[in-house]
Amino acid sequence: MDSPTSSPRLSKPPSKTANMDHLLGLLRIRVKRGVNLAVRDVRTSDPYVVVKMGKQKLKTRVINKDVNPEWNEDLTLSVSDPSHPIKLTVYDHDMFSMDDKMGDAEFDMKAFVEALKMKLDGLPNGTIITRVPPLRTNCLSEESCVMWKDGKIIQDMCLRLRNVECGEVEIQLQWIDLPGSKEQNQRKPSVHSRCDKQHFV
Ligand SMILES: [Ca+2]
Repeated sequence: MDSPTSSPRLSKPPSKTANMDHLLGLLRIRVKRGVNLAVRDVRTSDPYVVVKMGKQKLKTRVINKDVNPEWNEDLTLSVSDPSHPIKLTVYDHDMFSMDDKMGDAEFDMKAFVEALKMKLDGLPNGTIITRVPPLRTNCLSEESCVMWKDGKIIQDMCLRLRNVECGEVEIQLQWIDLPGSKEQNQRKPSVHSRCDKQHFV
C-alpha cells in the first residue's frame, strides 16, 4: 500500500550550492617529468615535487642527481570544490641542510571539470574536447588539451615554473569517481512490499 505522504527523499534533488562541501571525487595528478630544472647543488639537483590544494599536501619521491627527472608518480587529491587552485612546487633535497626551492607553478581543473560534466562517452581515441592556451595568467608553457583517451578524459599540462631561472614540469590530470555516488540507485526492494491479502466479506 502506498502511504498518503510521498517520501521526502524523492521530492527534490539537493541544490548545487548545498553540495559544495561534499566530496565530488578524486583528482589523480600524474607527475610525469621535469625538464631542464634548476641546478641547486654543485652541478645538479635532487628534485621532488610537492602538490598542495587547500590543506592537502602530497609529494613525489626524490630523484637523485637529475635535472630531467622522470617521476611518473600519481598524487591523488580529494576534490570538494573544483574552482580551488592547485599549487605545485619543486624542491632540491639536501641531506644536511634545508631543501632548496626550484620553482613553483599554479594550475586549476576548471576546463577539465567542464569536460567531465559533458558526460561524454565512446569518443574516438585522441579526440580533443577543449584546448587551453598558454596565457600570462596561467603557468602553461604550451597549449594544454583536454582529451578522450582510452575510455576516459585526461588533460596534459606542461607547466613553466615561476620564481626560478628555468624548468618545466609535465603533468596529466585524471578523474576518479567515488563509488558511493551510484549506490542510491541500487536500492533493494523492500520486504514490506509484500501485500497482505484482503478478505472481502
Ligand atoms: Ca641536493
